[in-house]
Amino acid sequence: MKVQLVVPALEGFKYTRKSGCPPLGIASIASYLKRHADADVEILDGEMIADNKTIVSRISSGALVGVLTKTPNYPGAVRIAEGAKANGCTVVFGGVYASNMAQAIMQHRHTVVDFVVRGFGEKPMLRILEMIRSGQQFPEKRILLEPAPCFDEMGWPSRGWFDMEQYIANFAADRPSWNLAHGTNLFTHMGCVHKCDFCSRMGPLGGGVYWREPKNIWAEVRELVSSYGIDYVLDFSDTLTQNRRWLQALVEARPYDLEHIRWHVFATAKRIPDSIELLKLLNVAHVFVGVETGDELISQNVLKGRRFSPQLVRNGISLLVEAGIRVTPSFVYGLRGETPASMERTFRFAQELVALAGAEEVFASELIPWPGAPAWETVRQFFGGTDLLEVEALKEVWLREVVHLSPVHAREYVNNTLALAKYPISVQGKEDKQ
Ligand code: B12
Ligand code: SF4
Repeated sequence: MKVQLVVPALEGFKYTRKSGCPPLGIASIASYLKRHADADVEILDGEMIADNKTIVSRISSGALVGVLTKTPNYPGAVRIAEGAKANGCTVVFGGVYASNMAQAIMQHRHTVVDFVVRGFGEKPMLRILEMIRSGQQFPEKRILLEPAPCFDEMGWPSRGWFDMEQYIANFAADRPSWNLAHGTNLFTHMGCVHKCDFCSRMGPLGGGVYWREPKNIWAEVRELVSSYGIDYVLDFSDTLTQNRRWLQALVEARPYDLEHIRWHVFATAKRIPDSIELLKLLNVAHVFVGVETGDELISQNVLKGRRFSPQLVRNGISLLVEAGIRVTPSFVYGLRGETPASMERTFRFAQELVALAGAEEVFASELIPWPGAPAWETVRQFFGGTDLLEVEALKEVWLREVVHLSPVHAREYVNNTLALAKYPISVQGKEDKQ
């Protein structure tokens, strides 16, 4: 029996990053199923397949179909589930959206979705595959929970599932002026000690952070070098500087022949002064920094720690610039307590930091109360238990009902901030409600 793991194509959005990154969570599940059940697995990635109609046409009759969900691609996930069910498949939803919206999904989609997995998908998918193979009846309880990851058990997710040449070419084409001919993504940890109002990152479900073994990470990097000639790794994990001791262990575990590998990482400004020497030793070339706001008072509402402030960010970015490290600053408009005056301060701060860092890439968005983020708890009452949430509606309800700001005004600031960059990144549904 075939297993098809699907990342729905993201339809109807502008400014989102694609960046030639193979989906590693899906690859991890595929590798686990191959190892423990010798499953016949195929990955269908919406980054590579133009639209969800084409994905549906490639679903095999009677397959076990696992779908990765995020809020923006959830409507696509539902279309794929409908197509797969019509083709006699067993359908499983997982990923960050399903983890946070499991009840609503089961309530509204039980005719096309057999299971929703909350948390990490490797073991639950194996359990479901074994149930199907042995002819066992599915249990009543269709929401499965797997709170802890098992990544080190497998070493790392195989890239053998992907046409890596194509991903690497897309990676280079995404940011042409950076000359990244041999770049790809990996992840070093999952979870974060902070809980910013807008962040819904996956981590161990009981809280805390899962750090991968440095020796496994370097073994993975070695394989990426020998198989695909990689010399630049993009670590999209949550924030590399949150654990100095682990970062030091990563640097110390690096084999001599991998010293040339350049890293592109996410970091909070707070820990940059403590970690700058380690970042240099690791050969970090680029850091994505959550600046969020230029307003002193509003910075306390981000929930990124008590010491978080524009001055702390300014210091951190200055240190990175002195070290010759490229920076992507990231800004959020419509934080709790935001006013027209504080948005103006954030915009001026963005101008200052873009000039300071010579930043080519900038992220800016209105606050989106993603399911799973603290902000979601404030607005969920406005959405009446539906499982279909539009990104633009999430922003609008947040801005009007919670922050009492005009969405049009906030969008102006977002767009003006994006206009500072050669490579703007945001999350905007195309049908603007302006
Ligand atoms: C890497 C990453 C990206 C990469 C994706 C690379 C790729 N091809 O996978 C890029 C940069 C392209 C990206 C883009 C976007 N991303 Co993103 N991304 C992440 C990030 C940082 C890590 C995800 C990851 O790879 N983790 C490591 C792997 C091993 O874990 P995983 O994917 O979660 O998979 C495990 C489980 O979730 C589960 N699982 C996953 N899929 C499935 C499927 C089944 C069937 C099952 C059973 C289980 C299961 O099992 C997996 C293995 O244990 C997360 C933050 C986070 N830490 O979760 C945000 C995150 C998922 N992204 C987010 C968003 C919003 C976006 C964008 C819209 C942002 C933008 N500005 O462009 C776009 C959307 C792109 C798209 N096409 O959908 C949000 C989603 C919010 C939400 N609640 O929906 C997150 C949570 C960050 C945030 N803002 O809070 N992203
Ligand atoms: S510091 Fe970054 S990863 Fe951590 S909660 Fe805040 S936005 Fe999320």
